[in-house]
Amino acid sequence: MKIIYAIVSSDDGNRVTDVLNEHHYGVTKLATTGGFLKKGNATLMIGTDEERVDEAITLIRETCGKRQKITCDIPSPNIGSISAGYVMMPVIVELGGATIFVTDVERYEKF
Ligand code: 2BA
Repeated sequence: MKIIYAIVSSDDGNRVTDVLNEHHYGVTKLATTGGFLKKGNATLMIGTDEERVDEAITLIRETCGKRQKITCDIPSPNIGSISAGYVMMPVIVELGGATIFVTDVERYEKF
């Protein structure tokens, strides 16, 4: 048996948990914080048979893989004393991604 630890963005945590549950994986979702950015993220603990590890990682990649989104909410700067107002400028931001560790489970019991 293996344990997969998958650290994903908080936004992706619920969606990927649902997808994994639909494929009959047991998942525990922990609310965690990245040590560098000190921002909330989600860590999924997934215990599964070795043969199912690759499928789980594929599902996580399909649901949480890095993707780009165009957003339009950066205001333009002031020009001299005249405010240029808020001009919607499209900006591409990167979302998602996952950091995954797979470890052996020495002993597994369920009561
Ligand atoms: P990622 O490398 O994609 O890491 C995303 C989150 O995954 C991390 O959040 C952390 O919670 C977890 N993580 C990544 N590698 C890990 C590991 N080896 N062991 C345990 N947990 C791990 P943050 O720590 O807040 O980092 C957010 C992003 O900041 C990272 O994205 C990376 O792009 C950057 N980063 C992290 N540490 C850095 C450093 N020392 N110098 C420069 N950039 C760093």
